[in-house]
Amino acid sequence: MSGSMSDFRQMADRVRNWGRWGDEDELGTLNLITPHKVAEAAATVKQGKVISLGGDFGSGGPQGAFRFRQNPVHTMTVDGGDASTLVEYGPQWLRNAVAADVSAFFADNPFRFNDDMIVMPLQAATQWDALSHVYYEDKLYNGFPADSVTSFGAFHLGIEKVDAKGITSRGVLLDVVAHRGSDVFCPPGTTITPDELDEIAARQNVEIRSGDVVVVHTGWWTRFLSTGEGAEPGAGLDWTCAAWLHDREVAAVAADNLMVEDPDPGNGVEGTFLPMHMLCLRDMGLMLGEYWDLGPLAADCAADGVYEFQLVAPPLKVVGAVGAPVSPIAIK
Ligand code: UVW
Repeated sequence: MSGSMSDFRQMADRVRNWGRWGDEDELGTLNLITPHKVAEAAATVKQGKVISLGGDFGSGGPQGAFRFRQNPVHTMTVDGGDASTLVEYGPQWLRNAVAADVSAFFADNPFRFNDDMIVMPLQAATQWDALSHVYYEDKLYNGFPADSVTSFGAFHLGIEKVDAKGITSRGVLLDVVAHRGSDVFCPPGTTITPDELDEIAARQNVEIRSGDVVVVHTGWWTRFLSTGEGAEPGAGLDWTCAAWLHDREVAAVAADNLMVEDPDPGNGVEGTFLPMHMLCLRDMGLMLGEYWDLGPLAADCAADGVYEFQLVAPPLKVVGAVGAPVSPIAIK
């Protein structure tokens, strides 16, 4: 739904949670995940099924179209080749060097190991946006100054701050693909409205409750797996869904697409980009999960008719980071 800056400001005033959990709060809507909520989430586990919602982190990931985000570069630092080639067949000086570098144990006893490292943007694949990821008018969530994110990292609202909450809660899948009867993919320009979210919940006979994490299946990741087109736009939530999430006291929202929200400027707010990011992260304090692999979960929910589950999705605790990889799981 297209809107003006004045519509946006009215919405921001309506959904802003600053001060709601205290002036020093850095958790935002994760505060809605109470101990009672964690127990409610655990009680949804009935069948002992575990479904992965995480995509692969590798050179074949969805990045590359934007030069500020690359796919992960994974490299081995110690491997079996070192052990057999260098240690067993190499010249004595090299065997000594490897033994000295890697471990004194390496040359003259059976113990061996492999090590590796990865260089990647923290937003490369399945991830959480921290509350410090997006801001406007020099303020982050809860009024923290934008310049508290420095080249040393985020002094406020870094991803490690969410450690206190896990993140685990009741997850609810809203399957837009099934609702629209599409094949696997909801194309760009077909924005997902608040009314459509209500229709989907009603069709699936599932209720959205305070503290839930809502997980939206648009089919983007499944399509990416078959085409390899990481920059292809797809449908996302209309920016007015921020009010829908606020009114239902949703703790966080995740989707299988690039940005959760609809990136089409024709459906956004005139004069800005990604208004839902601005409302959710900066005004509401509500984290966004992107690039989640929801195909297997959607298939499972369609098969058993159960759209609620225990979601376990703690981000990697990278100190001062504005986002982090996650390998979420749904347990039913
Ligand atoms: C930006 O908002 C810039 O990125 P993302 O969609 O990864 O959150």
